[in-house]
Amino acid sequence: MSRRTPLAVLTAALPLVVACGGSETKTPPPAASTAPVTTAAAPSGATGSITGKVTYAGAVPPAEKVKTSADPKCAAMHKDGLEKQTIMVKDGGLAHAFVYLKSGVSGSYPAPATPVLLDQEGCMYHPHVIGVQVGQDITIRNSDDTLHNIHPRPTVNAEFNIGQARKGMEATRKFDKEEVMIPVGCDVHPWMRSYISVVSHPFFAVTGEDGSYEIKNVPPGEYEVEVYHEKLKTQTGKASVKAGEPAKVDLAFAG
Ligand SMILES: [Cu+2]
Repeated sequence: MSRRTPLAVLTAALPLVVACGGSETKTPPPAASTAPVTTAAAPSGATGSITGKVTYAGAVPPAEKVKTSADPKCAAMHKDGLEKQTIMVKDGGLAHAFVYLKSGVSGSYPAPATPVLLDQEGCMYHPHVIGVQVGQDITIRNSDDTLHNIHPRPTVNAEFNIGQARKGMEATRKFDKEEVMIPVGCDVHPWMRSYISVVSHPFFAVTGEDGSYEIKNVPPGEYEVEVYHEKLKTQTGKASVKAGEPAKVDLAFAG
């Protein structure tokens, strides 16, 4: 008996609730459902980012002393001597490492119209590691008052070699295939070395002095992240990216 009464009351009350709720709910739902859709469609909320630190736990070899005496102009720019350090570590973080999404990226990403600058200054390349997209222009500049030649040695892409005899000279080149860490050298100054990484999408970064990196605007998804360092080679990790959230992927070289 006691069970039937509430049921009967409920049944009787139900049409009222539905009728009442029906007219009430018509206004709120559109407002409630439009709001999240608008937020999700906004560019800032539709993608996430991948951040992390590349570390190296091994011994750091001492810097190599570079003989610049063969070119007095280079020697004059480095009166206290020039040193070459291929493994650069600060607070356990590894600099100059190229981090990119190796797999999981879908869709096509046209090359940006803005070129990436590779400068030759003080008889060194600046920056030491650059990343570009397939087909993106690389502006190669000589900021020194001496002869440099830029000579990348790719294995997949076409090799080229350009001489730049005077300060202020510029050339533009691009690579049409994916290839990570193409070594670049100068045949006049054997210590000069840089690396160009060519990727088919914009999801890459070069680690800073402390080994940290950030890859922005990544669409939600599952990715394989690879780091490539000129000496220590590769390590991989996995990233699960959600819209509006940073995914953290640390990559470690044991040494
Ligand atoms: Cu040179």
